[in-house]
Amino acid sequence: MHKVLLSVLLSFILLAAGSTVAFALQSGGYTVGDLATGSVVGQPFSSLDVDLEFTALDIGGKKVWYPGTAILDLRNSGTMGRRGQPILFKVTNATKAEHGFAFSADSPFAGPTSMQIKIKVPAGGTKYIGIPVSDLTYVTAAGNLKAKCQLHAGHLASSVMILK
Ligand SMILES: [Cu+2]
Repeated sequence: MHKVLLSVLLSFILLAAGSTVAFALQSGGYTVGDLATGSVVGQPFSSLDVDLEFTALDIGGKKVWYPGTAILDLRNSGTMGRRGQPILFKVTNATKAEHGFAFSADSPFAGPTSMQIKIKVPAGGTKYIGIPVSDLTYVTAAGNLKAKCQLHAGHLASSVMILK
């Protein structure tokens, strides 16, 4: 068992050492923009489907990222499947104050280029976030990430379960 783990680990190290600069730059990258002008890895946001939608709400005086749980299904399904199509998030702030949207694949075991998304969304504003699919499939963290607000400690987070 340990030998298998070791060889997997070694092949990852070899892969990392042999990879090009372009690969390193691509990993951990994301883009933020609006639907009309934004793009990620050369694909316009307007040509992609929105995978997940998050909305900042005030519910009973509590700040929340809605929904509280979201599922991002990256399993190949149907003919041709997803084929590496980038992921698109739509993030809307339906409150009267600015909120943050932080979504990270960071963990004690993650590489230095692991995905680290941190943006601010103005009151009433909407932003689109494009994420290369490799950033979510190569992460070493568990498939359960949190979408948080980095501006307010009491702002309830959304749990994002990634099926891959
Ligand atoms: Cu907030």
